[in-house]
Amino acid sequence: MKTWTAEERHYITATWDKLNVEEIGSESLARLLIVYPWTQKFFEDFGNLSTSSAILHNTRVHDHGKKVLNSFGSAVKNMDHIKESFAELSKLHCDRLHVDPENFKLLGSILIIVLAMHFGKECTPAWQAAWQKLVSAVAHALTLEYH
Ligand code: HNI
Repeated sequence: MKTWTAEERHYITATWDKLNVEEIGSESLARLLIVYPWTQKFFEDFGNLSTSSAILHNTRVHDHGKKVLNSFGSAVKNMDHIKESFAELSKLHCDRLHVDPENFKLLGSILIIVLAMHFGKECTPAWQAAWQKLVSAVAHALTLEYH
């Protein structure tokens, strides 16, 4: 289990409490699909992903990004039990969705970029380190049931 300093907890919860899950979640997933186009193969039934604009306006990308970030939020609310929170989702992404776990790291990096674009000056190196630790912990937890 990862341990968290009071400062890390502060950086994570202070930003989480201010962010709009729908906005940040949909933007993060859309940017993942734009910046790393090979990730689109997991979302073939999501309709038109042919251009950046189509991706940014795709309602299924929007809804799914919100769902993913909401689920990510269980890590924020339960920072001391991240592994347990994602066991079922890890099984699902492995057995049913066949998502290469490398993609969890990519999404985590994009999420930090999107947060930095929204929160600007608040995103100091210490803030970045705390969020990097969180997204790495989530990405790791999501791989634990892979076989
Ligand atoms: Ni992910 C479905 C959570 C990263 C591809 N994903 C889900 C669901 C949740 C979820 C919750 C809905 C499950 C259900 O219906 O029971 N995904 C998360 C989290 C992360 C993540 C918390 C990382 C932070 N998923 C990714 C990544 C990819 C991905 C990086 C691929 C690039 N996920 C999927 C796909 C589905 C999915 C594909 C099914 C979508 C659908 O509705 O058909």
